[in-house]
Amino acid sequence: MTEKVHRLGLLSMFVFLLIVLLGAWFAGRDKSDSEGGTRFLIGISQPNLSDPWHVALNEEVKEEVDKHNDIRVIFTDAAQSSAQQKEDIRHLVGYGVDLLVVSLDDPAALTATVAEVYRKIPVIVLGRGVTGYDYTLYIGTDNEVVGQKAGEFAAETLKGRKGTIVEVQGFGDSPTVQERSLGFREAIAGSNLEVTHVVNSDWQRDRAEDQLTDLLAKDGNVDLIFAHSESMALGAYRALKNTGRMNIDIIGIDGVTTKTGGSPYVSERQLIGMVRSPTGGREAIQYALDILNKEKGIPKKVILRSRLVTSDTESGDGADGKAAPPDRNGKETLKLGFAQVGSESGWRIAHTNSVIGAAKDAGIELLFRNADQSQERQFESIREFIRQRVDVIAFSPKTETGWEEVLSEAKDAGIPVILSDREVKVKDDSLWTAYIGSDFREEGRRAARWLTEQADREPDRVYRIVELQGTPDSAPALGRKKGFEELIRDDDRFAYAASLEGDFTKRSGKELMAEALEKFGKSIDVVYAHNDDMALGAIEAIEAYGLKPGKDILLISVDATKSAMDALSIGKLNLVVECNPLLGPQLMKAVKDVSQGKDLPMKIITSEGVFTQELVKQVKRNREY
Ligand code: GZL
Repeated sequence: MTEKVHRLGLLSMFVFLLIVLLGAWFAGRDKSDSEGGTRFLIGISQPNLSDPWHVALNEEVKEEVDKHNDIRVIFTDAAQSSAQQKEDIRHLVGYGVDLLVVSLDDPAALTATVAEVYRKIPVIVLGRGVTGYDYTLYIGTDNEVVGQKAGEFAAETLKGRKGTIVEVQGFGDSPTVQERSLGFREAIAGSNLEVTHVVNSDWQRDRAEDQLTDLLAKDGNVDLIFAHSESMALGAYRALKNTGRMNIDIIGIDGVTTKTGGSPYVSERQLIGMVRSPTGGREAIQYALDILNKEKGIPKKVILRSRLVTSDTESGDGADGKAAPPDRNGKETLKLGFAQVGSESGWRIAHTNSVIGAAKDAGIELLFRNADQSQERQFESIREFIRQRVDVIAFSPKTETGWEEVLSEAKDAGIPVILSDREVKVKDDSLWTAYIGSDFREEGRRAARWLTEQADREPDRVYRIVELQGTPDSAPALGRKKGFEELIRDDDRFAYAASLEGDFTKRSGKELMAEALEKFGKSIDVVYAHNDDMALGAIEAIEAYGLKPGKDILLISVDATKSAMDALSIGKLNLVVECNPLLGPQLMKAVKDVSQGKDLPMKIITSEGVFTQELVKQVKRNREY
C-alpha cells in the first residue's frame, strides 16, 4: 500500500510540475517578444493520418512553418473518429492556440464544433469543407470542377463505348461528395456512360476494398471505377487483384503527387488517372500569419487549382495556375493592363477606384482602359496590352462567354491573365491564371434566405416577385439568379410575376419597374434587384406609381454601395447583400506573385455580409464605398 501511495504521490508531483512548466512557457510566450520567442501557436486538427493526402498536408505545413522562427504548431490525429476530432479541437483550444486549422472528413459531425471555436479564435477549414460559413477562411478545391474533370476523363477513356461505372464515395452527406458526384454526372451526361452502383466507403481504403471485392464478385459488367479519394482508389485496385478483374479502369481524386506533380499510382498504372487536389497546407500557414497579423482583405474562400494527372501528363505540365514568369526583359516596374467593363454603377466606380489606387500604392504601372459595356472593345484593349508586352493582363469580363480566342492569344504571348470581379466560361481553364471576386450564387442564396425568413413570419401568404436581372450572360446576373432560384423555386409561398433583363444601371431598373407596375400593379410583393442602381431606379418608379418602397413592396438589392445603405437606413430598401468592389489590393498582390513565378490559387473569393434595416445603422459610417 505504502509503495502504491508513494508512486501516486510521485505521479501527481510530476503532473503538477508539468502543468507549472507548461504554464510558465505559455506565460513567457510573449507574443510581442522580438527575441525569437513564439509569437503564434497554431493548432492543426486532422481527421486521420492513414490517408496519404492528410500526411502530405502535415508535410506542407511543416515546410512552411520552418520558414518562420516565431510560430509553433501542434498536430492532432483523430484516427478516423469524429468524436475524437471534436475532443482534439477542444484540447487545442484549451492549450491556447491562437488559430485553428482543421481538415474535415465528416462536416456534419464537426460543423457545430468549428462554429463554436470560430466564435473565440480564427479558424481555417481545409479540404473537404463544412456546411455554412462559420469559419474565417476555407482553402480547398472546387469540388464540382474536380468531379467534372474526372467525368470528362472517364468519357475520354471509354471513348463513346457503352460504359458502366461504379462510384466510390466518402461520407455521403458531405458537400464535397455531393459536389464531386454532381460534377462527374454533369460531365458524363449525354454520353453512353452510366453510374450503375454507388458505394460509400467513408474515405477508407480497406472498406473500399471489401465492398468492391464483394460487388465485383457478383457483377461482371463493370468498365470503370471512379473513387472520390486516392486511398479508396487504392482499395479499388486491391479489389481488382482479389477478383482478377484487372481490365477495369480506375480514376481517383485528391492524390498525393511527387515533386514534379506526377502520381506514383498513375505511373505504376494502378490508376489510369487522378484529379489532383492540392492540400492547401502551405497556403493555410501563409494566410494564418496574415490573419494573426490582422492584415486587411482576408478572403472567405481560396479555391486551389485541381489538375488531371494521367500517364502522359506525368511530367507535371505546370497547369497548376502557375504561369511561367513572364519575360521581364530587364524592366524594373511591373506593367499591368486592366480592361474595365464600364462605368454602369456605383459599384463599378468603386471597383475602378480600388484598382487605380492599389496600383499606385503598389508601384505598378497601370494601363487602364474602359470598354463602356462593349466586349469588342475589351478584346481590343487586351490585344493592345499584348502588343505593349505588359507583364500581366487583368479584366472584368462583361459576359461569361466569347473569350477563348483573345485569351489564347494572351496565353501564346506568355502573359498571365487574372479575372477581377467576374468569371469567364471557357473549356480550357488554363487560359486564365486566377479569379478574384465574389461567390454570386451565394449572394443570390443570401437574398432568398432572408425572404424565406420573412415568409416564415406570415405563413399563409404567397409573395409575387419581380426580379430585375443584371447584364445578360454576365457572371453576377447568372449567379445571383441561380442562387436565388435554388431556394425559391420549390417553395409554393413564392411566385415570379416577372424576371426582367436589365443592365445594372439605374435607368434600366426604373424603366423595367415602371413596366412591371403597369402590368401587375399592387399585386407585386417583392422586388429582387441584382444590384443597387437598379434597386434605386425601382424605388423611383414605385414612388411615382404612388406606393411606398420598403413597405407596400419589399426590396432586396445586392452590392451595398453608400446610396443603397442610405436607402436601407430610411426604410426604402429591406435587405442589401454585400458584394465587395475593393478588389484592388488583392489584385496587385496576385500581379506581384505571378510575376515572381509563384503559384496562385485558382479563385480568391471575397468575404461579404448581409445588411438589414436594423444592422445598417451600426455599419454605415465605417464603410469604404
Ligand atoms: C459584381 C459586379 C456587378 C455589380 C454591379 O461583381 O460585376 O457589376 O453588382 C456592377 O453593380 O455593375
